Amino acid sequence: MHLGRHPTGIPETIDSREYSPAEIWQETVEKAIREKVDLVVLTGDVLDDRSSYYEGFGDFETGMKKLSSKGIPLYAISGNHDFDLLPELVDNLDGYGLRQLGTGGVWSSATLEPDGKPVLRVFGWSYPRRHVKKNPAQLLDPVPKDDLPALGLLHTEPGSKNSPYAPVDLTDLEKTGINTWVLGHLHRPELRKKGNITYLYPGSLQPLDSSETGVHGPWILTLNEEGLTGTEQMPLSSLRYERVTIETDDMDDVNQIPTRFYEKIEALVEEESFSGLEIVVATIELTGRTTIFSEIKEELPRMSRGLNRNVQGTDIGIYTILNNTRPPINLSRVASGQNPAAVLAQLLIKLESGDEAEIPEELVDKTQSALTEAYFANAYSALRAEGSQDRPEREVTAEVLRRQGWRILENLLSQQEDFHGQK
Ligand SMILES: [Mn+2]
Repeated sequence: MHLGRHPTGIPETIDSREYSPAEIWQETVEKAIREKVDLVVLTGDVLDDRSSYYEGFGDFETGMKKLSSKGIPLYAISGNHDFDLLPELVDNLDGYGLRQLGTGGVWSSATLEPDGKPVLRVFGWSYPRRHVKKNPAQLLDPVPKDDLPALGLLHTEPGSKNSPYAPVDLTDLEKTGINTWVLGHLHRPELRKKGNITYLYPGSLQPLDSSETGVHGPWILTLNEEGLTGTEQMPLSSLRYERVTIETDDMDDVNQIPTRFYEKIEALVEEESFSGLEIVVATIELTGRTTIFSEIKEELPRMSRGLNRNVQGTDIGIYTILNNTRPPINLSRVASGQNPAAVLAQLLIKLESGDEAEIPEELVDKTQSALTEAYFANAYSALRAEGSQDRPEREVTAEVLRRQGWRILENLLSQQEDFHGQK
């Protein structure tokens, strides 16, 4: 959750503290109460460090007390950031139903009994220190199947054996006998199911930097005697980071870039199914080969200022503009050399002329037999039966050659341009 941290990349005119995770924590608490959940779990890095402890404590306490007044308990594990702070937080909020699992790096469990009747067993493991190279899943004795469903809480970096953040992989989780996992450490939400195992990285309540794109917010899990039956994200975050790609191939005026950008942003704001979104911070990537290549380069330093705006009540801010455009290809100029690109350009000129007689017979024959072979391959028999794939004709062959030719030429020239530092 990183209470006390502020998101980065927010336009200078806006106070980034307005978008701190604390605000979303309060909304999460309200939501949990409205939805009458039986338990709230936090999977580590609730706090960042000592300074965020002082800044975030008040907000955390307010939410905690509200949950407590409604009889909703809160189970937490520590992560690499708050390995030493969570125990302190638990001590300071003694009596409010906040419970740490796996303190000191020793697995522990708690049984949830909302109305005096046991319904769920929760297992958790907490960081004993900032860096842990050991695989914590291997420290847990396999959990025997009993009449209650089990939920595991772990703060872990997935799939990288040498990580100092308690790395585990799916097989390790499978061996524990616990089928449902809520994990911490990754800020981008991720839900995965494989076989009997479901694991969820709920992600940060509020995104904190431009890499944490997409919708953020708390999740509600539904479990019955059999196990997990539902997962739903509550899109409460007021801030959203997005990466917007703009193709410039067909542009002849640099002013078309803002227009294209706002078409895309409007579509994104409209698709948002709730009203909580207040600001979108975009990373724009300009791509393609374009005749306005030089104008874009010239305008770039001024461009982002003109793009900060408000769309249907949502502020739009620009984090950065990545210019990956390239100059257009002048076929006859490229064709005038002796290198592979020139030979290919000469062929493309012939292909583009549409005059079949100009294309070398041998090349067409070779291409056509390769295409025919692919067409009759067993893998595509279903498509053939459906009639959805035509047997390659001579015109189709020419078109395939043309398309592939451009693709290869594009690659050859990009390598040359990179080599000459023209990017
Ligand atoms: Mn972490």
